Amino acid sequence: MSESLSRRDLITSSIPAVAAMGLGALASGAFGQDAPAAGADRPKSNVLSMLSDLGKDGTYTLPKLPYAYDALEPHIDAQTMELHHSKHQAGYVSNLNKTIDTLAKLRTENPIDAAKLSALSRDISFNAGGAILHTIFFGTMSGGKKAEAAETEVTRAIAQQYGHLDQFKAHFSKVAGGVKGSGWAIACYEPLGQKILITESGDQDLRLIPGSIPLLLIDVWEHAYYLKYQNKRADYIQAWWNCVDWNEVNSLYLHARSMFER
Ligand code: MN3
Repeated sequence: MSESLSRRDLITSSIPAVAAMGLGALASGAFGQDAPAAGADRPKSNVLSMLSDLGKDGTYTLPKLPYAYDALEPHIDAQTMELHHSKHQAGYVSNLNKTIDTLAKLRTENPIDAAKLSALSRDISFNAGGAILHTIFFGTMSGGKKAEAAETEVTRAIAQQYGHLDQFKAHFSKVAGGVKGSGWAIACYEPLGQKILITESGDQDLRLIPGSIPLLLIDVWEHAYYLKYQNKRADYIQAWWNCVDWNEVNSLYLHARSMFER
């Protein structure tokens, strides 16, 4: 990122505002293809289109996959992909809309039931997390392409920070393998320090660094791999790398950087 990004401005303006931008920007469709981007000749991005579709028209809608359910075979099987997208992710999207409606009704009650409000607030986090993380997960994979894609800005940034892309991949795989129970490994762009950081989340309640933008993530809930890999999560993680489309990861990276450039 160029020095024209005023880190001082970011820091002195409003940290909470910056923090709120991360996933809020994704969900509001600010990640759409028309948003300002680094470089006028930015190629079409599946993941940015899907994120834009998720939040289009103010209601959350399940984004279509840009490839067939069997496109990731043999690494991820068609049945898993179909169930994962059309049932699991669809459920999170639908429940996100329902939770928002239920909260609106709850606000009309007097007094508001605090226990219900608390439970629904957790539901918002859970379902929005599911809707958004799955969109990035599906959108950063593709069939018929090699994982060893041409070098991109994001792979260069990773190599610079981690020494080598392979070291990043080993670190990321280890985090994914170590998630206890259900959850995600997430590599995100943190704009203040301009770093790519790897975190893990339990379930899909985000333990995301405030203001950071997820770039690459893997779902290690059993529904993501159990039909084909059963208890062999490490084999699934290794196979998943073959599906990662670095050009899509790069489009998120460029977009995340551009959001904080002046
Ligand atoms: Mn899942």
